[in-house]
Amino acid sequence: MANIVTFVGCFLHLLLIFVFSTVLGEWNTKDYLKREHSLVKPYQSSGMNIPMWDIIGSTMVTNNYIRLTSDHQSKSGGIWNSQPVLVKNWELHVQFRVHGTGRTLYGDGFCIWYVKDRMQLGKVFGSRDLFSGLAIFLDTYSNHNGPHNHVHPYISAMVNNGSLSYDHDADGTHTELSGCEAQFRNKDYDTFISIRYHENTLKVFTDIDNKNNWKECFSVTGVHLPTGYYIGASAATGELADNHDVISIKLYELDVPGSVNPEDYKNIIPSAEHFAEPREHVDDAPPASWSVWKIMLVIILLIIVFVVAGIVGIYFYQKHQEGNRKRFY
Ligand SMILES: *[C@@H]1O[C@H](CO)[C@@H](O)[C@H](O)[C@H]1NC(C)=O
Ligand SMILES: [Ca+2]
Repeated sequence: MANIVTFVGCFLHLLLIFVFSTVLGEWNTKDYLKREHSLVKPYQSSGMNIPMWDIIGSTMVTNNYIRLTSDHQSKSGGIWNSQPVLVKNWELHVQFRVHGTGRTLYGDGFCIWYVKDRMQLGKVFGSRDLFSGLAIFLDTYSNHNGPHNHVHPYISAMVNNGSLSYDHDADGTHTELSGCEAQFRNKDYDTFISIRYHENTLKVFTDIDNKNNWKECFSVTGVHLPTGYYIGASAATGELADNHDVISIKLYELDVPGSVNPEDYKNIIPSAEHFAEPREHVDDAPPASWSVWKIMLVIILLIIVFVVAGIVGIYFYQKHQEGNRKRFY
């Protein structure tokens, strides 16, 4: 009898939680760590292999960190989860460190991926271009000094269906959904980034000031990503270098358990409804260049005024002279 009462009590309790969470559309109290998509110390359980993760390129595994590139030129490396993510709404926490001997010159940065194709070295922060899925770039080097320039290090997002190429020379500004400046390099403490993909909204937060709380970097709605893609991280150095270290990766499921069938979302083509306005970047241009234009404009206007005044003056002068001549004759 007592068992039945406990059972009924439990059932009602669960029903209540389910009804409330459905009504409120929230399940934040039950955020659930997915072990098969997480990378935590100790990395190697037996031998050299990390269960569920594969490394490529210059990546080196130590007891305390996964080093994607060392502080040397022309390196590319990556680490990839071998299990496709069958979770619709998730939050990914990556603990990382970017550090090196360069005081003013360092690069190029690293990228956190949720993409279709894994384990392919390439020219976009050490991984393939023309990717399908989501990229979060943590770009430490500004390749570009034009009007679209950002302060670096800079975090930005790109969603691709395989047709867009990442433009390194412009730091990806033409394909960026949103971004923020983030001084995460050469810190004595570990730095964190959170990528939250929930109800087609992508939110990125950072914890890079050793304050143990998340600060919003950006939020974009209308981001469509399928289930079944892979989590990874990659980095590259070129002329400039840095150590790019990943310490941990944790993926939390945000779905209400049993409410989402991942199969329903596997055929979505990655797309984004909102891109960063090019005008936003023009506003970033140094004010000096605007003053130069203003001065030029003022000079041109003054020249026009002088020319017009001159022409009018000559015209009246000639009229006056004619008048004099007429009177003279
Ligand atoms: C892929 O993305 C490009 C650029 O955003 C777009 O023009 C094209 O229609 C997309 N293709 C598909 C199949 O969605
Ligand atoms: Ca760059």
